[in-house]
Amino acid sequence: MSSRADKNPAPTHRGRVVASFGRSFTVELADGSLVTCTTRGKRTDIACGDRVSIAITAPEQGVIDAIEPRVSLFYRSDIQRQKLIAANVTRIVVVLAVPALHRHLLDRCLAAAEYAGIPVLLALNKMDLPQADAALAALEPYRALGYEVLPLAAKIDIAPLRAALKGHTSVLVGQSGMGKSTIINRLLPDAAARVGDLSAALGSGRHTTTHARLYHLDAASAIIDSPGLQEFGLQHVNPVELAHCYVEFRPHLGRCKFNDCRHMAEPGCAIIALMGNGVIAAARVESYRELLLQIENKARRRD
Ligand SMILES: Nc1nc2c(ncn2[C@@H]2O[C@H](COP(=O)(O)OP(=O)(O)OP(=O)(O)O)[C@@H](O)[C@H]2O)c(=O)[nH]1
Ligand SMILES: [Mg+2]
Ligand SMILES: [Zn+2]
Repeated sequence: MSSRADKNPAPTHRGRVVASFGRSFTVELADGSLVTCTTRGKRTDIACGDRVSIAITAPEQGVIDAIEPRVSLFYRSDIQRQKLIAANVTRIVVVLAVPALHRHLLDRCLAAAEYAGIPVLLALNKMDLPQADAALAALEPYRALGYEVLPLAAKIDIAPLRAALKGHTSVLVGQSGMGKSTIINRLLPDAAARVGDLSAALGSGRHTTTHARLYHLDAASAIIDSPGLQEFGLQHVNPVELAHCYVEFRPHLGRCKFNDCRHMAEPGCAIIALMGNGVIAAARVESYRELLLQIENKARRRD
């Protein structure tokens, strides 16, 4: 039997992307060794967590030849381009922190997760701070929608989160400064992920995470740290799909008077009626509408 190696002099190896720098990627091979890889044709649609085949070109250097089919892909997209966040994750951990929740950003992360079909855990960090109870109460509507909420003080006790990560490849996402890298360091004391400690930075700038990196928790579990999000575009979602990304809308879609109802101000809209009854939260309808207008704007520009 002839193997591929007979035909191709450059040996092909399979590995996993454990760090993404945009144009350059660190690929981990089965034996744990790390290879710095570029891509062919300046391709950049590769994410941390991707399974790839690479050709070794020099010691510890290679080229990514192919990406294996993905179990999942979590990404955001603005008008110009897609920003891949992580591939092959089985769980998204949205990291929020006391005291303030950025609800629109949260709704966007949730919509993107629903679109990608990846289960979400909402970790509310810094529960050691005052106003913890108010922040937890603010998340109650999300728990009522079916999203699991985990109160956490990563600096004090990481055990509750560790249990939730078992058997998963997870990605930590959220605004800057919520404690994602702190979580990594508490889970893996050897990881030394750089944490934005304001007091230690002494005006020299915070240690904000600049690229995604995958860490192994055990043989069956891994976690990806990602840079803080400021915005979260969903230009890859079409208007009809968007309504389905809002879980509480789903059972009622199709009950509006008009088939092509946008749930803005149409007569006989089931979503508007449920908002009027308080069954669907007005804040969620608001964030849906804001996203819808953004998406439609882009579609119009393309015409
Ligand atoms: N009080 C309190 N502070 C925390 C906790 N976890 C993290 N912090 C602090 O929050 C700040 C930001 O933490 P990071 O882990 O760098 O935040 P990040 O989410 O990785 O931020 P980016 O990399 O910029 O996205 C640091 O000063 C941490 O010490 C916690 O449980 N309680
Ligand atoms: Mg960080
Ligand atoms: Zn409607």
